[in-house]
Amino acid sequence: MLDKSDVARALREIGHLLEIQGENPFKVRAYETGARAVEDLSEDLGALVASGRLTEIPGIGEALARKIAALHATGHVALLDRLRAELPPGILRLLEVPDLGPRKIAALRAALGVGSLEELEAACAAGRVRSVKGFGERSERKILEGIRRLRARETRTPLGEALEVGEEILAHLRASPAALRADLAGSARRFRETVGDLDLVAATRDPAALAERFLSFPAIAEVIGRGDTKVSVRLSRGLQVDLRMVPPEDYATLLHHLTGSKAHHVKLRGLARERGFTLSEWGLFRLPAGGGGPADSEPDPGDKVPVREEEDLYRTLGMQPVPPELREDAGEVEAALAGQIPEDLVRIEDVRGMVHCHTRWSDGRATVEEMARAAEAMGMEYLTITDHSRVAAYAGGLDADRLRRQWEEIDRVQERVKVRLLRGTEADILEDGALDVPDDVLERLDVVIASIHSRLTMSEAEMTRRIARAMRLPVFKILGHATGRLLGERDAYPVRIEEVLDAVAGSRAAVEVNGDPQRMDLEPRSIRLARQRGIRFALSTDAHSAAGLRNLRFAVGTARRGWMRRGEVLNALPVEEFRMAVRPLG
Ligand code: DGT
Ligand code: CA
Ligand code: CA
Ligand code: ZN
Repeated sequence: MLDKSDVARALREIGHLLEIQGENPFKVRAYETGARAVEDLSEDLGALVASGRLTEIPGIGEALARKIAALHATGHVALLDRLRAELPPGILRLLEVPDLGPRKIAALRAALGVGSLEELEAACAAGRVRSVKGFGERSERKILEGIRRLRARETRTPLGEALEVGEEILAHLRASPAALRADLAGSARRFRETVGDLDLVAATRDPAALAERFLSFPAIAEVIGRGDTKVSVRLSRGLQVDLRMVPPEDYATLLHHLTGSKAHHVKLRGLARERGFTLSEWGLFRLPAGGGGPADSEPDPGDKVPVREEEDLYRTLGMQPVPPELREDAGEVEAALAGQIPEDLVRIEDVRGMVHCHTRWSDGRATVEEMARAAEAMGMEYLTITDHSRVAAYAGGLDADRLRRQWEEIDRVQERVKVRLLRGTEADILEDGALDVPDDVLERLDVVIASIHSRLTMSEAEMTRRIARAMRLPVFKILGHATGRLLGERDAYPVRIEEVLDAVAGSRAAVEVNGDPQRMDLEPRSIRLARQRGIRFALSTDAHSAAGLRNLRFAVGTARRGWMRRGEVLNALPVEEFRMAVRPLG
């Protein structure tokens, strides 16, 4: 039995394999459409199959419905089995190489017989790719670089994916009576953009039973190691997960230890020693007066300081507690000693409005009403609808005419929902730094996000000038995904971010922290640079579906890593104050 996401994955695989075989684009597209339709189902897939109502879903015809039913029931469908047999097993991996689509793969396979990443790499290295029609030295170099980046990405997992599965495992553990407490630690708890592995900590009196529970998690592919209080596994998607178990009285110290970062701990341990303690994963111990015995001797358990919560540990050392997102040895230990860690770091509960949201009017997957209801269900006071502007034609960008029609729909939906809907646009910053919104439209908008989506290959000087010029326009705008990075796929475009931030600070502008887990843009270091300049922020979702609204947590986590305070966040304001603060004109 396959669930929705497995069925969708199988349909996509069929589409990709067909495309590599040169099947006609409409047929190929049908599988992608079908995959999305299945993913977006609000109803239970099993119920739809059982009642024969699959074909009522837009995008699913008779033939596709039969395949979905077969996949759901048996995990197999004849077409996919045949395609897998006809094509080399490594061929789909090639699709993960940036800029390498099915058509190019088909061409490379026909000309050179390459069917795997290794074969393609070898062909590039031998200079054979440049001789294939449609390729050249430049594309050969780009492919090699893409393979390198793909490998690098695979050694670390994006936070979005890691948190999702991490929280599933936590729920699985917490359902066991043997789990008294359980949390994620490590880089995931610190909200790093990518994680090397997942670290889980649990308090239990029965580690054997909890280890069994852990090992019954369905997605585990391999057990890497197993001891009395520690289990390490690899999930089928490649991610390693370590579980450490301790009795409840040691929980907080172990959680703290495994949260890291290593650099934060090194600093903290030095400080502990100065203050007459030793700190290790076993706990916090008071050293006997006068310096005590040799440094490497076991601490006397009698001198153990009770630590119920992580906060106790910091307080015992005479400092403010440091939130996990700040533990990077980036000045937080010194600040905590001086009492200068802000007490009002922004929290997810502080956010009152969803900013930067797309709908079906451009490249989103939900209607205005679906987005509104989802935002309302999350307790939001307002939602800004910011579909793409006209030049972003590839993303269904709206011209002034369609924008007006969208406003009519917004008005209609507004009558049915409580969440306040604000009219916006994500305006492209054009090559010369102008915004892709006509003036007569501007005066009727509540909010403008200004972003770069095209012509990314300018020089650093040109790109800096382009964005700075846009920021200096008299229109108030929120700079969207300021560096353009797509984690694991595309580096930030070359830009002198400090100059851009100077322009923002000196103009009617603000910056977003984009919560799309692939972006998390600005990054924390630049957030701190922006904060030094007094810039204000929108913590945005860049949601292209109702589920995308959950991106908010990544924006908040990234903001906290940049030490952002509630008062610096525009969408922590009540709706009318927010509107006044971001009003494009006047
Ligand atoms: P990652 O997994 O590479 O994304 O980064 P982390 O921070 O999760 O690192 P990981 O998984 O190697 O270890 C988790 C935490 O355990 C780390 O943040 C601090 C602690 N830790 C691990 N190894 C050591 C060590 O050798 N010394 C100290 N002091 N702490 C360590
Ligand atoms: Ca880790
Ligand atoms: Ca680890
Ligand atoms: Zn965008």
